[in-house]
Formats: sequence, structure tokens, C-alpha cells
Amino acid sequence: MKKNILITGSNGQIGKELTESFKEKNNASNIICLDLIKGKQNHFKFYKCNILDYEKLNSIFKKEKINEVYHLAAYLSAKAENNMNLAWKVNMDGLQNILELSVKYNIKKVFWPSSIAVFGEDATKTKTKQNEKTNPNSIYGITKVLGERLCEFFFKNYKLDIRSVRFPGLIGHKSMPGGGTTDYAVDIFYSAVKKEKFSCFLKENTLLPMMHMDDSIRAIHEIMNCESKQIKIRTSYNISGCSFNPKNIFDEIKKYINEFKITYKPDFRQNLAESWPNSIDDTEAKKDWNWKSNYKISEIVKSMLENIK
Ligand code: NAD
Ligand code: AKB
Repeated sequence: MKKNILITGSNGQIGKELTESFKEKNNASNIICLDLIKGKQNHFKFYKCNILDYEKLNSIFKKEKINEVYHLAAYLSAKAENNMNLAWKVNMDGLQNILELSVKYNIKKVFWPSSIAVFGEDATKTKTKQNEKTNPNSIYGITKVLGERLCEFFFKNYKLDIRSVRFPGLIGHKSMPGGGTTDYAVDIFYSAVKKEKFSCFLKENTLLPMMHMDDSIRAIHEIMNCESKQIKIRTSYNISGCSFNPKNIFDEIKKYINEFKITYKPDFRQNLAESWPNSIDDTEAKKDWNWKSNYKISEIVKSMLENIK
């Protein structure tokens, strides 16, 4: 029987690619999209709905007989810093609405992404471990730490099968990022192909964990498709792709577009980036559900330039 899958935040950077990835899986499921803004995924049913509107969400769960949920609606780090109150509501109350309704309607599995932003200045920067201190500096990071705890609470107390990974900065060509600190690593490619000088809002040596979108979509499917007993961590798993700084990615792009130029004008996002890890240790994800990333920086750059052109 076909599953009825609800994807919230379906018009976002991950949402657009995740919905399409289900289509590529031979329409094995009914996809129901939900967002504030309708995307171009006309082949899927869409609900314009605020994640804070519990009654409307309730009616969607009921009407669509939802079996599985991918909850992506959120405010990312930079956007959250600029609108703290709304970010708090969307990231916390929105998640709580989804968790409560998932229990009420006996949802089989829920996916919710956390972030490397759970780590703060006092965490070890290199190969940051799964159980490193999580004292984030940003309001976004705080909502992610509390979100992880809330997920674990629902797992322990209501047996809700919720699964999560801590994504690093995501880079893909099919959708644009929605207000994060790692957005520069997507934006840079659009300037490069237009041969425009790129103004980078982070310093050239700001090393951050990153991941190709193909790897991240695969991570979502892999963690959701494994046996429940394999999932030993019910807060969120560290997962790692590769690490680079703006100068590294600029140098890699220059191998293809020699005339490309960059300037560095760090803004408030620099502080967020500096509070995050340089690289991530993902031993537990490898051990528990065989996680392995496929893309290094050279492959990310090649794939982005080929596809954007
Ligand atoms: P995005 O900003 O691109 O998309 C979020 C979507 O949520 C948008 O389409 C927006 O319209 C929608 N939304 C916002 N407020 C809403 C509301 N009140 N009701 C309904 N919809 C609402 O974000 P994304 O990059 O796709 O991220 C999805 C999730 O993954 C978030 O939880 C984010 O923290 C997490 N994540 C993303 C990255 C990344 O690099 N993209 C990294 C780590 C974690
Ligand atoms: C952001 O920069 O806010 C996101 C993230 C790492 O959570 N890309």
C-alpha cells in the first residue's frame, strides 16, 4: 500500500530536493507538501499552511491519513538572528505541533533535521564528537539543541519513532538556500558562472563542515529506511561530508573559471560561523546505519559548475 508522506517546508532548500527525490523513487508514496509559499512541485498535493496553525495541521493529518512526516519548516541561523521571536515560535512551537500530532495520529516515522549549530564556542573545533558539549551561541542553535531534546523526549515517553541528523552547510544546484550562515557556498557559484566578482560575507579562512545535497538527501532516506533498532541516538546524529573555507572553494572554482574574483566583507554571520565546528566526527552514524558521504570539495565544485551552467 502507498504511504502518505507529509513534507513541511517543502518549498525550502532541502524540501524542494526531497520531494523530487520521492518522485524519482517511482511514485511509491503519496507526497503531500506543506509550506507558507507554493513551490513549483505541481505534481504533488500542496497545502498553504502555517506550521503554527495547530487546527489546520490537525485537519491535514486527519484528511490525508498521513503515515510518515519530514518536518523541514524552520528559520535558519542568519534569518533567526534577525527575527528572534518568530524563529523561536516556528522552530520550537512548530516542532512541538508536529510531534504532538504525530503521536495523536500514530505516525510511523518522523524525520527532523538538526544542525552543526548545536555546538558553541566551548566545543572542540576539529572532528567534533557526537557527545561534545552543546552550548550554542545563536538562537538558531538553541532551538536545535532543545529540538533534539524534545525529539528524544517524544521517543522515550510516547515511543514516537523520530530520526534526526545534524546537517552541516548544504550545497546543491536545484534549490537556493534560505537564510543560513553557509549560504555563501551556494551563492558563490552563481557569481562565478556569471563571471561577477563575489562578495563573501565570511572571512577567507573560515573553515566549516559542508555537504553536497545529494549526500544529504541520501542520508535522509538511509536513516528513515533502516530498522528502528539500528537507531541508537534519538537526539540527532553527527554526519560529516567535507570541510572547506571560502578561499578553498574560490581556488577550486578558479581551476575552471580563471578570471573569477572575490572580496571578503565579513558581517554578523562571521560570529555564528566562528562558533561552529571546523569538522565533524560521524563515527556513530557510520557504525549504527552505515553512513558514508560521497562528495569531496573537488566533486562538489565540479557538480555545481556543470549543473548551474
Ligand atoms: P529553508 O529556509 O530553505 O526552507 C524552510 C522552509 O520552511 C521555507 O520554504 C519556508 O517558507 C518554510 N517555512 C518557514 N516558516 C514557516 C511556517 N511558519 N509555516 C510553514 N512553513 C514555513 O530551509 P532548509 O535549508 O530547507 O532547511 C530545512 C531544515 O533543515 C531546517 O530545520 C534547517 O534548520 C535544517 N538544516 C538545513 C541546513 C542547510 O544547509 N540547508 C543545514 C542544517 C540544518
Ligand atoms: C545555516 O547556515 O544556518 C545552516 C546550518 C548549518 O544549520 N546551513
